[in-house]
Amino acid sequence: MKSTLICSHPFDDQRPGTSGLRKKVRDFQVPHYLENFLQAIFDSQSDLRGGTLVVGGDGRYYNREAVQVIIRMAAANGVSTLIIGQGGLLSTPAASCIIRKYQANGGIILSASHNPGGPDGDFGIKFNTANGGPAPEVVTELIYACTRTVDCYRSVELDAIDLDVIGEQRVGEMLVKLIDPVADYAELMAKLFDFELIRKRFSGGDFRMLFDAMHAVTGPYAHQILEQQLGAKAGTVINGKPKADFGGGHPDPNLVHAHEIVERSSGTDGVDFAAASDGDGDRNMILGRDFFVTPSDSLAVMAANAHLIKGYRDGIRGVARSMPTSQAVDRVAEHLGISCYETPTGWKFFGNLLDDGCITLCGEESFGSGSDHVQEKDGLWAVLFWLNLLAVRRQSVAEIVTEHWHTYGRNFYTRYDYEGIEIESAEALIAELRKQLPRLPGSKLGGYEVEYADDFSYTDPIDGSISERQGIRIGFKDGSRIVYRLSGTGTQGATLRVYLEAYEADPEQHGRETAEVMAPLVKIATELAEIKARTGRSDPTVIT
Ligand code: VG1
Ligand code: CO
Repeated sequence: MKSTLICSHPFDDQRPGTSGLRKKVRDFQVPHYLENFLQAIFDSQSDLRGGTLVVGGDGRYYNREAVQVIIRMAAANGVSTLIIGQGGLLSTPAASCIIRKYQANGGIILSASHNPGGPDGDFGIKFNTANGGPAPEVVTELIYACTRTVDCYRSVELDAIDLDVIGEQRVGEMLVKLIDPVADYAELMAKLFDFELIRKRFSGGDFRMLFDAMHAVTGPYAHQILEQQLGAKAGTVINGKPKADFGGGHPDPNLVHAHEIVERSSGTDGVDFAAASDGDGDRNMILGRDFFVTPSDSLAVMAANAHLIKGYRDGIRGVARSMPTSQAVDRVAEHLGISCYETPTGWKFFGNLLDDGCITLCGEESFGSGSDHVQEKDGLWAVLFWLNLLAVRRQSVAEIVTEHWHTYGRNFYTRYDYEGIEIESAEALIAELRKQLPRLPGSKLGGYEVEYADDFSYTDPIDGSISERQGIRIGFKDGSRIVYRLSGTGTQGATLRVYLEAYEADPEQHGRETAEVMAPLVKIATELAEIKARTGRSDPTVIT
């Protein structure tokens, strides 16, 4: 099979963001755009020549076409074995699991996660390294550097491969293995959780659950694990068939976009437990009857209860959270006498801590949690963790969380997103805040006294790499915080995220409404950053 060199020209907008390169589908369809980025991966990752590469995506529009391009280019770039999920599908955590299990040299995940799909939607491409995790910044910067000079790429001529038939075939010298996307992942989950106990909980008849796959990749995983293996009744998984346009929806598991399970878990007839995952299966939302568990609380509850779960019976070594995530887990870590690390936003920053055994659990406020079982956040894993916990403690979700608050206090939490604002105004807003930082400590904002104000900088404790300008933090004497940062996953304009946290030790106050508790901080945050004047928005697009 002959490899040909095709001429192109470098694109200057291929720097990966928080989680890979995300653009409009239309941008990826520009001739040579996808190919150039792929060539930059092959050029910068020399291990792939003669090595094993894993490929799969979340099933969104352009997934199948992109897999075919990868097959042709992998063959031309000397990849020895290409492992592909059947149908071109692999959830992000399953891809991580497979890279690790088969000791691949890396993986390419086709996804724009929770961003909408379809011809007018978004597409994305992430590269994961041999540890199964998202490429760290040194690697993404190297890939980016290559994209600035790539002016030709290698490919072979080949008819499209049938992605739906499991089995092996040769493409020139390269072995292509089409595998069941679910099996290896399901096997790993069965090792971590007490499937027998969960099965009993479901067969008892007094426990009902719903899982919303949001027409995205977790459908096949949830059908197999929850309904087939754990015996949840048929219909437990809703929107379980991956669709190229996610049914026209936003595959983002929050109270706004996963509203169906919010409704079906409310009232006396509501189910006991409900959960949802995102486009690529790495996020999760956890609900009890009439009860929403914030992702920050979910992480803290998991850390406090890990010893009750089969795979974590021996305890956890340490925990980590992204900087904007609430400090609820810090309190648990302190109680357990283990380390708690604060990292910049994005899973790649947990990689070294996980690899080095510093931490067992980690999470982000953006509906992401995970452990050292893979190197990605893992939506279904979190759901199974909660299911296992509910089966062990035989309490409701609300009881477990309120007891947790009783012990540790409650970190009220909310996030305001202002989407699609002008890039210049967003950058000016952050720049202006940065200027104000030196004068803030010691001053009073509303009734709150500022303890510290900085632009978060992180030094990786393992490799010493430094990541600066990771978000503006304003911490108050009473433990409350305001954090501002700009999203690194959007494809249109800028998204300003404002994260707010308030700590309340008094159990009498734990039942208050989040919106009411946060109102004074919201006022301070919006005024300090002059959000209305600078962005023209009086209200956020989404509140989570
Ligand atoms: C967002 C979240 C971040 C998460 C990232 C990828 O990034 O805030 O916590 O790691 O998405 O998640 P940003 O830069 O837009 O705030 V996913 O599920 O898109 O792979
Ligand atoms: Co995701």
